[in-house]
Amino acid sequence: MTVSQAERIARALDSFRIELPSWGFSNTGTRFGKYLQPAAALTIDEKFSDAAEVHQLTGVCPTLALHVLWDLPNGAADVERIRSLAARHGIAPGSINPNLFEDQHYKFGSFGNPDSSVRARAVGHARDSVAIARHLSSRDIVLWFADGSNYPGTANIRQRKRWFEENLRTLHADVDAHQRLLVEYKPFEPAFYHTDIADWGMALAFARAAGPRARVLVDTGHHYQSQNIEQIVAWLLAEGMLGGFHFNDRRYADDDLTLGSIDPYQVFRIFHEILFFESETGTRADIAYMIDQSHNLKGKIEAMIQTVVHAQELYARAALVDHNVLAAAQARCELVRAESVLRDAFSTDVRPAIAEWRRGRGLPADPLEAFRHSGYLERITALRSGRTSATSSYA
Ligand code: LRH
Ligand code: MN
Repeated sequence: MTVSQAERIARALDSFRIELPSWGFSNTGTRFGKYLQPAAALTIDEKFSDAAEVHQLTGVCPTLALHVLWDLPNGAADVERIRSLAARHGIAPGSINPNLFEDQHYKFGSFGNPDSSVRARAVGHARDSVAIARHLSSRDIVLWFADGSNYPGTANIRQRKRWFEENLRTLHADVDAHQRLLVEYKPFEPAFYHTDIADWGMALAFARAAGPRARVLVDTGHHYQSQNIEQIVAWLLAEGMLGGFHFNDRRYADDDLTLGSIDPYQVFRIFHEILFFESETGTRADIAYMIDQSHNLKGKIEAMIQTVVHAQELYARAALVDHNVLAAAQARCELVRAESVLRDAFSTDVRPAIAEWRRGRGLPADPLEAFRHSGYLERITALRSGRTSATSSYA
């Protein structure tokens, strides 16, 4: 590892921040059930506490994504409580996620529901979420819609598209100059015939239709098997419409497994496209890096620390790509040289340099080991055991 490589890694890590999902600390499962963990967070206080533990050990997770129904069940009335928890735990409220899928009214959709009173209800909840974000000084409102249909002929796809554009424009009118709407796409689940925002192109069209404060959010688990995700990222960067990521990994569908656990080279290629764009344009891409995972079997805090550490490693490796050498090889169609520039960076063991970077900032060289010796898990297990956890809702 040359000095300049260590410096490049340090510079990259100094600016890399990743947001934790509150729901990653609570009991989650699949349609086949939930395996409850005694130390799982049930209350928003516990979710902030666990996030603070991860931030204290890694130094790079200063914000917590909140899901409105799960974390602010009383809506705006919970804002003061969240603010005091954020102050107490030293973790700022992050992106705000309206919930437009659990309420029984949304059986046939929310923004795309044929029933105008249900559409109004959905827009109302989304507008409340924008207001909550303002009160919490949160910048991003993440819009994921479960809307779609299960059988051919049962939905007017073009009519629903018009309702979405109308409602997104209405919502965008509430968004102030400091806020953004991040439109998240997903090809299927829970709808299994059509999904109203099924891919990046539809999300891009809707973000543009909504207004200038809207961008596209890429959830890495929301792609068909053979889709080239980093090409989508490159396109959205070139269009100036990439707002953020929900990182996780998958073997089959939206498995929400831990980042890089199945295909670390995929995450590296995504980070590479971003850093290549930034060095080429001399600009910093305005991207919210966030985690969206459900830790159904792994210890939740351990899995979260593992995810952050792995994200740092893959980001640091991508920072080792020499863009000038790469650009020259690309221009001369020197395929093997160009590919090797990426492979060499990906194959570099950056862990000693990252451990050094952590030591230099008073952080434990190995956050996972530090967590295992911190006694935090034992403390919360003793505190939280013996409680019954709701097995109904997702998180
Ligand atoms: C949908 C999704 C969305 C969240 C939910 C927890 O699959 O990715 O981002 O609201 O997971
Ligand atoms: Mn997501």
